[in-house]
Amino acid sequence: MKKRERGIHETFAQDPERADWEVWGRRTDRVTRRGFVSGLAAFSAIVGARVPFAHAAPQGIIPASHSNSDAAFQIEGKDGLILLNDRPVNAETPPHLLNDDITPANRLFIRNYGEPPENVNPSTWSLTFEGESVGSYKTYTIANLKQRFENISRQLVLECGGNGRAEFDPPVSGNQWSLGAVGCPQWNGVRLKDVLEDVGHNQDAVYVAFYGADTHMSGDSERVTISRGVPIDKALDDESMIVWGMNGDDLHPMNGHPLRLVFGGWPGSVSGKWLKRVTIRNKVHDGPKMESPSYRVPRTPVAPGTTVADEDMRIIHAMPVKSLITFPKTGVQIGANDTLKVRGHAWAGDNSVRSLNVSIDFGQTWSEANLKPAVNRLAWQHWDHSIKFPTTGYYEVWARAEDDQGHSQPMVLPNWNPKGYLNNACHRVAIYVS
Ligand SMILES: Nc1nc2c(c(=O)[nH]1)N[C@H]1C(S)=C(S)[C@@H](COP(=O)(O)O)O[C@H]1N2
Ligand SMILES: [Mo]
Repeated sequence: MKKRERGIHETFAQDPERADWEVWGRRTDRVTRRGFVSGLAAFSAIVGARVPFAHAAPQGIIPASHSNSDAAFQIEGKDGLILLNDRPVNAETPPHLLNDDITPANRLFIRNYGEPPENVNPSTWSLTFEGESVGSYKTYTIANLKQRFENISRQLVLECGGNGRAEFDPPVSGNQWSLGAVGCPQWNGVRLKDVLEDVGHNQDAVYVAFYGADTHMSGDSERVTISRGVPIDKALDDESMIVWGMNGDDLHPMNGHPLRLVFGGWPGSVSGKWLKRVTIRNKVHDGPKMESPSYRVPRTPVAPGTTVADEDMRIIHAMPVKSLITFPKTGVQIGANDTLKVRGHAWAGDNSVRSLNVSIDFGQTWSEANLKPAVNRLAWQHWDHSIKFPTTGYYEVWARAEDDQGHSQPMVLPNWNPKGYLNNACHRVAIYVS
């Protein structure tokens, strides 16, 4: 990684939790995401074109033409990501750079709580299984894992629980992710289940958790950055993996090299990176970032800005149904007679996506896109749709997925919650027809 002369968060380094919000809160392009556009004339003036369906635009909506930012930064092996925080590194991918069916390593977001380990040697790396409910304590090298268990490759969606946080109002602290803390690479490794079978576990096992080799920003080597886990059922899922590779290559150093967990469809925070230890617990795991309000939401909906008591919060399990428009990039110009081919991906936590609909009139009418089945369970699904616009002017293409349980995406913002998780609002892109 190219070290910057001064971290953009130099001033806030004492309090990493607040840092990213303080800085982003001052950026006008982010503030605009939450501001208000009132009146049709204002809408037109902001987007710089006539808005044929302006009468149908939800009041106060921020034009999609103005809700993205693209500041550049450099990390070796990453390309086009937007930096939210450089100490620790947190970076997301703009939606149009997530167009590949299989997310390449250089386009996968980074969400770090601490500093990744340095001078990693994959041939001496070890992974230990322990905990009060473990059958027998066992340690494996990566070579052991490769030799002893069936090697599998699966495309699994990895999405940060806080993806979309930037849109919540009132704002909440934490990385101000917009849309790109998500990806679906093909992961190469073994089933966690197969290894759990080899170590064995007692009847009372309820949770499986991780510890990684990254170091806390405080510099205290004893202090754990994050140690989360999943209920044993999710750990025993056929698609829950211990991986050493991504798309046939070693993991990127920022994405957990040389070994990590991947739990497709769950908040990314359970997919432990730089994996050193797995603990089988006889109770809900109690590592850092398991406690409220981390990765928890209110049990029942609350009014925006409400303070919620710990006992009224529940741990997030699977992520909700969501989709992205990955082509075209927001803000493109097309000709009046052009047919626009739109495409993207859709995913739904532990479920699959049943349909994807597209609207060009702010949700008054919808038409069904072509939606492909997933290459394997818990991979995202690709969709595409051809659009002819009725007149010239400013349009927004909105995409809305529905899962096989009948849940669909909210059109604007879902329930506000104290940490800004689970924003699965429809993605929209701006199109100028002239
Ligand atoms: N050891 C360790 N594992 C971790 C994290 C971390 O900071 N340290 N971040 C978690 C979070 S919050 C997310 S969203 C994912 C991000 O994975 P990525 O950086 O490979 O995209 O890793 C998870 N695993
Ligand atoms: Mo995350």
